[in-house]
Amino acid sequence: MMQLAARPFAYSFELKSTALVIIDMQRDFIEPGGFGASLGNDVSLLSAIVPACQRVLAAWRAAGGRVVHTREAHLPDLSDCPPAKRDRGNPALRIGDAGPMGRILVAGEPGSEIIAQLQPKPGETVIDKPGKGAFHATPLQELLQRSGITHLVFMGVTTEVCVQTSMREANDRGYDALLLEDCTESYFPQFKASTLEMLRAQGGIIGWTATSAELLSAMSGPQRPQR
Ligand code: TIU
Repeated sequence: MMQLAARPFAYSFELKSTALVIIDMQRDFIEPGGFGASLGNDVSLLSAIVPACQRVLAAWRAAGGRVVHTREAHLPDLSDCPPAKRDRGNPALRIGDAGPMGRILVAGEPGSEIIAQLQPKPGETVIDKPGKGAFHATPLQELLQRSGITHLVFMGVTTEVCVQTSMREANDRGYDALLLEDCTESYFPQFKASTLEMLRAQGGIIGWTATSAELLSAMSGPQRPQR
């Protein structure tokens, strides 16, 4: 059992029953010319978290922990993209339109690829999701249950959209979920701050938050004997 300093209180987990879930660290959100930019956002804010994400991913892999990567990506025929999503936001380029990194938010296009610094390794799970939440219309729940996963440590973008939605879905499905504060980012710094607050308010109503340093320190410290 590992225990880390977290907010609103300590978070305990066992590596074998915990998955590191990396939400949508893909070019469409982090690089210019993708979906994030098409919505009018300054995407340069997001890349600041990449080094911390890399440190956590490296430590998690070295410890032998399970890793799940998600990508927000639609089928090429957009049959999984409801008009309510495609028409939203009055963007310069809509989902499915051809942009500088291929068709916006479409699976298999360059923009849907996970950024080079966080490329999945063979054996790691990669889930394409059509919605904000990682559980909606994906095999994630079945996969985690089959693997005996009860705890989820989240990183990724954006904090108040796909990360928060996924954490709320996880909470409703009974997972103990923790979000790494310096491994998540929003196009709106105030939304990130508010999201961290609301997730852990009311005694951790949705889950916990901690820094990557707090997680890495718990992972490198002496392990407690398992009960
Ligand atoms: N627009 C925005 O902030 N986010 C998304 O559309 N998707 C994710 O957060 N991945």
